[in-house]
Amino acid sequence: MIPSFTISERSQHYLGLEAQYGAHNYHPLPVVLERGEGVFLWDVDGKRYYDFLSGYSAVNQGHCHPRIIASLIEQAKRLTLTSRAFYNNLLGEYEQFITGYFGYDKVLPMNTGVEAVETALKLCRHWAYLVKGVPENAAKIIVCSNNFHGRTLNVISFSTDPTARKNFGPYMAGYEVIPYNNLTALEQALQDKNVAGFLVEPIQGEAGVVVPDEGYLSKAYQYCKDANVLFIADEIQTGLARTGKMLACDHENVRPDILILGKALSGGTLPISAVLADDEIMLTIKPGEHGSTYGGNPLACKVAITSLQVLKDEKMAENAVAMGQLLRDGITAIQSPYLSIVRGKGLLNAIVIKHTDPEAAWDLCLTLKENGLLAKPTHGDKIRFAPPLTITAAQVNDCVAIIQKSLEQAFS
Ligand code: IF1
Repeated sequence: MIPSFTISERSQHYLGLEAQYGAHNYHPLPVVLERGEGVFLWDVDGKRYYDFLSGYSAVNQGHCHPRIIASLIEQAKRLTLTSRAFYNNLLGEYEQFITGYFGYDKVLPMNTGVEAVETALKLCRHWAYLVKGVPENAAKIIVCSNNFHGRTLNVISFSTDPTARKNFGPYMAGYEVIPYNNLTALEQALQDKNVAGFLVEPIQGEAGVVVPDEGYLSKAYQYCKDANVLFIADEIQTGLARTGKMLACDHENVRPDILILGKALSGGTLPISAVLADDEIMLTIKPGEHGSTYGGNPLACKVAITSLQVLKDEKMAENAVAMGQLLRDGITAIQSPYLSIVRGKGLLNAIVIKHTDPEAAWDLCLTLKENGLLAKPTHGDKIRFAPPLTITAAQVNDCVAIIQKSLEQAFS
């Protein structure tokens, strides 16, 4: 049973406004935040919390990172948007920076993650017809069950989550769903000569931080190479140092044919996403065939350069390895009968709750909140633990103590 807690009058005011005037497309934890700095968030009553969600890995660099905010403010005073009808003095520099950073010929800048996923899928289809020679409108793209790639009608067309799909039909054709982490299924699907691409999350985030077997990504990449199929990595959540390498694909030395980035590309300040590929793929799209009002805007370019620079300067991938191990070891040492699994890579982790009450994970999150740590369940019994990559050992140990105390309180 969770300890009884009250929602302050001030918080209740904000919850009421959202209930009255906002779409009800979320069910947030009942906490109203008004300030963030590093690994910490403060609510409207001044209570401090550890952020163990990091904006779903958009705040890898920590809330309001001073260098990122300084870039944002400096550029915001100069020029924020030109549209792509004209050139500007930052887009080319950003394109040179990010393609050099990840080792690709070119980048196509977008805004949200799903826009980048849609862009990658359009590039893959264009490549299929113009380079591979797949008959027009016959291209197929393989995806995995329990995927999460965004919420547009095309992307939910290949979701296997009924909540994401139901009553949004009719659905886009041209996708084949295979089980994740199953090379036999991939090998089978690749027999079809009209397959153009394989879209995969190196670790499935929304599914509850599902880490595939060692070798899955590298073998899947090789199978795609052998079948002349593009390996498309959605690193929107796993990328940018979150799993202990700059990209989750780096753990297996896989270089995706199309790399999709988002979220922490802006350090949590504004929507910035990107698709990287080499010329054979990227140059299949001609002027007028794809675009976006804000894609590649100078404000985003400036912020993205700083956000990427900070990851390297502050060795955030290395810290994610060390702090992730400390966190998993600390949670495992709790030996709670309600903790069935602790899993993850770097600082992308999740626990799976073992309890008869279907609301157990939610109740634990409410108790964690009372004890100063914010996390949220995903798919019922899993809770994602993904703090900013700037977290220190002392803070990890503090959070493990909060998790232990909360498990005892919530389920005693
Ligand atoms: C929500 C989930 C996480 C993503 C991957 C593309 C996108 C996402 C691997 C689309 C976005 C966000 C969306 C947000 C919650 C969060 C989420 F729970 F939805 F699934 F992180 F796991 N590829 N994930 O994780 O990027 O268009 O949102 O910028 O929709 O509730 P976006």
